[in-house]
Amino acid sequence: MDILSLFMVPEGTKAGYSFADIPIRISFMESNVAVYGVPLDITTSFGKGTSRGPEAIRRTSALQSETFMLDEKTNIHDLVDIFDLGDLKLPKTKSIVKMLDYLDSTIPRVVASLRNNSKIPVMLGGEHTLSYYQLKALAEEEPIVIHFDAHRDMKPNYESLKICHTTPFYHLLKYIPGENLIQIGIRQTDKEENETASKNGVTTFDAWKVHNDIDSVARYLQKATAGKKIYISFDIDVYDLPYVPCTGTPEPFGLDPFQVLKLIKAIDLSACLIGMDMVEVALKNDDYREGTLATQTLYRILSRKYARQ
Ligand SMILES: [Mn+2]
Repeated sequence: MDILSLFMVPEGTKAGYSFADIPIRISFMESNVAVYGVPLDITTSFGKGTSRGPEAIRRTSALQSETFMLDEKTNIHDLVDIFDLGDLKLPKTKSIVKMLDYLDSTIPRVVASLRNNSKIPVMLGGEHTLSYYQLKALAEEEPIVIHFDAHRDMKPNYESLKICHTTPFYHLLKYIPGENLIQIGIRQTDKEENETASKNGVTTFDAWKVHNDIDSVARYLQKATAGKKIYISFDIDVYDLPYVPCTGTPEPFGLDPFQVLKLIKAIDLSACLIGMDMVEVALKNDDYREGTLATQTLYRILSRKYARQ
């Protein structure tokens, strides 16, 4: 595989382990899910620490969490064949422009190669900026995009940057029709982002809607995804503030793990996952709460039938 040289093998990263580490490794060709990390933390404006997201996820998945899921009565490895490519090697530059140029030329190439080999790309962030590059590369497959987040991330630019952690979904509207975008758990947005969302026909279930009427959100999700290709962009800060002590921009009034689980399970089983990202996960002060929450969320998504088609 020509793309493998772009990555540092998982055992060589700070984590020292691969995602959902298993004693018997499968080969890249045998896998159907390809995990890769991008420890990017260059445009974040407030709290730092998301460059350690892949480390937090790999360490908790390898050392803390069982791969057996009690609620599913099954082991994640009996359902999906996961291969961990490792972390994308990033250029040693302080220039945001140079870094983003590198990502723009590299991530779409990685994604195209994975899709040509019938893999589901699962990106571990790193800041939300990264979703832009992966999702842009998957746009021609016309997925329904399910975006879990406290924030819309739909500003045209921010602090003179066009592509950064608060803007990916504004720029993705060039590639993904607004009618195919569903934002869930939103509780921070400005007036312009709100107008952009409604003008483009984006479906929004804000955090209050999820709290007050989760059943109707679940019904909508099932209908909207039946028989469709789907992409999931999961910002860990969709969870309520106490669950995410390390992420850069935590917000109150968030979702709890059971609510997220209900929505993950509401996605119709006839859907087909073509990619996902788990972003804005961070690690500070040896606090692995976020890492384990991200791991368990990934396991619950990847164990659904829509991740096996
Ligand atoms: Mn967010």
